Amino acid sequence: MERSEALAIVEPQLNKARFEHTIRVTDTALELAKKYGGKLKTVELAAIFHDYAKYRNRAEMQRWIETEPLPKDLLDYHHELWHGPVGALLVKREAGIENEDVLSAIRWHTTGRAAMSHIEKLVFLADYIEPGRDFPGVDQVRDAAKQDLDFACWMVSKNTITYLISKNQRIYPDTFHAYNDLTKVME
Ligand code: DGI
Ligand code: FE
Ligand code: FE
Ligand code: FE
Repeated sequence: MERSEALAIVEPQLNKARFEHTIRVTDTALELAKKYGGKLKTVELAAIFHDYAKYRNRAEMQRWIETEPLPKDLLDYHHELWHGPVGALLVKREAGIENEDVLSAIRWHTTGRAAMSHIEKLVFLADYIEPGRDFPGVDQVRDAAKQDLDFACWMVSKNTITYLISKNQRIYPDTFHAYNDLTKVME
C-alpha cells in the first residue's frame, strides 16, 4: 500500500493533532530506518497505522479484547494500553494489512516487549521522540537515538516505568519485560 492511500485510511480515524503526530512518527521512523536499517515501506506502514485505534471507544475495545484472541489481562490495566493490540486487529480487518512485521509493530508500540523485533523498536522509539513530544528527558533519548537503537529504547522503557510509578499507575508486564530485556545494553 502506498503512503497516500494509508494516510487516507488513517486520517478519518484520528483528530487533527493525532494525525499530525502520526505523520511526525512516520518521518522519524523512516529517519531511524535509514540510520539503523529496515525495509522503508514496511516501517512507513507500521508508523502510519500505529495509532489507528487510538480513538475507538473504550466499550468497543473491551468487546474486541473479550471476543477476539487478544490477551485478556489487558482488561486489568489502563485502557490506554488497549489501542495497540486492538489496532493491530482492526488494521488487519479493516485496512487489509496482512504483513506481520507491520502488525506486531502496531501491537507492541505502547508497552514494548522482550526481544522486540527491529521494526517494533523503530516505531516504539519514533513514537517517543517525534519532534512534537515534550516528555521530561526526551532530549536525552533523542541524543541516544543518534548513537544506539537498543540504548535509546531502553531509555524509553525506563522513563515510561519511572513516569508510571510517579503517577501510582499499574505497569503492564510487557512494559517490564521490555525494560529487563533491553537492560543488557548496560552490561
Ligand atoms: O498513543 P501515544 O500517545 O502516541 O503513545 P503510546 O501508545 O506510547 O501511549 C503512551 C501512554 O501509554 C503513556 O501515557 C504511557 C502509557 N503506558 C505505557 N506503558 C504503560 C502505560 N500505561 C500504563 N498504565 N501501564 C503501562 O505499562
Ligand atoms: Fe499509541
Ligand atoms: Fe509509545
Ligand atoms: Fe503514537
